[in-house]
Amino acid sequence: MTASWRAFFETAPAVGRTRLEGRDHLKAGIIGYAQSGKTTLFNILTQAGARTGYAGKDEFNVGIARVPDPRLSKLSEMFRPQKTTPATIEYVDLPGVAKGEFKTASQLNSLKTADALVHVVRAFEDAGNPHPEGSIDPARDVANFELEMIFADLAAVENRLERLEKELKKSKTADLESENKLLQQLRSHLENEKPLRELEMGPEQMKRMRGFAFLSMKPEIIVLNLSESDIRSIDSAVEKFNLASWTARPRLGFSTVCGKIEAEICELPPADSPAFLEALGFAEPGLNRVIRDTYRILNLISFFTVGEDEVRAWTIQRGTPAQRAAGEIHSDIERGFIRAEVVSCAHLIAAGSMAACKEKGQMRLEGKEYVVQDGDVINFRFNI
Ligand SMILES: Nc1nc2c(ncn2[C@@H]2O[C@H](COP(=O)(O)OP(=O)(O)OP(=O)(O)O)[C@@H](O)[C@H]2O)c(=O)[nH]1
Ligand SMILES: [Mg+2]
Repeated sequence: MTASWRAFFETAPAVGRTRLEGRDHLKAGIIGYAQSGKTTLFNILTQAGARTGYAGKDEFNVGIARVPDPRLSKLSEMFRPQKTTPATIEYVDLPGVAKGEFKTASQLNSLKTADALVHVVRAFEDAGNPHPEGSIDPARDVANFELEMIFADLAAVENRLERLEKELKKSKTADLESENKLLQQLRSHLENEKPLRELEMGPEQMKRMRGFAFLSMKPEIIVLNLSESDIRSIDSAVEKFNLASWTARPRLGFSTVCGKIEAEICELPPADSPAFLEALGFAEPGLNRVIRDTYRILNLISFFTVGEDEVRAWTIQRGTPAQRAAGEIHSDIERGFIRAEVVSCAHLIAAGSMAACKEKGQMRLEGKEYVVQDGDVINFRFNI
């Protein structure tokens, strides 16, 4: 879908929610400097076929990626359901910005509802399309872009503080005062050039901050878009480009891709891609890696529901208790939760059937506090 982003996002809810609060998939915003390969990556992830190499300022793309999961395919082979439903991620591909432009870029609004940011950083050489800064330097671009997000948040904080000051003069309520205190704290953190995702906060503060949808508070996946010549050293690219010091930061992580090659793989007839991948020494297409890295950085896991009608993957935050996980499927199931029948998909796939798992004692009955594990196959018992 390509349209004027303004029209689209002005109708979108302004407050960033977590996906557990009513959306049926995760939403990630693809951002970065101009001509870094954002739309190329967007196409790889969503197969949407959006136009690349076009530096339009008013166009954005929205598409859905199916989360590849070999476990889901195996379960589907086993149950032969009418429908197999993978987990999905919605990607919004935004126009690139020039250095120094981000703070005032009107796209900022459109990122408010994103659960995560996918920041594409150019690490590929292309003489025909030179980098606007004159050289390829991912460490420089990462640092600059990070600062731009911090400054954008700082501007929003200062804006609100200014208005708060006036409001406080009129009426000194406890609520306004605690907002004032929190924002002062955020301001000094941001003035130290630190992103808000690195600030420890209590639940009350988190709640207050949510309405602002600060950019530097969102988890971030930095995707290095590599040259074809780096394809064989894809696992050491972070070190090669002097970004290792960034890897210890909370809620930020790296993924690597060679956009050009992956785009070529996407164009191949599906039957030809395994041989192409093998020739490159890859076990799977790059999009799998980027999506897996997204799950890792966002601390997400999948559980499955199985049956003759549908085999389906669901995404939850690691550490989610069974009753809340049930709410992912339907609020009625959460409300009427009785028990969860749980078997790990590894056991189920090895045993070949639910009945065989039961016989082996691999099927467990768990209560509402049970912490759902990655790969659990769950049948929720509920009563409404
Ligand atoms: N050599 C090489 N070229 C690439 C790679 N990825 C993208 N390109 C090229 O770089 C140009 C820009 O790619 P896009 O994907 O449109 O970049 P973008 O970041 O969406 O650009 P804007 O939206 O204009 O900011 C296109 O000509 C792509 O073919 C890559 O990995 N290697
Ligand atoms: Mg683009």
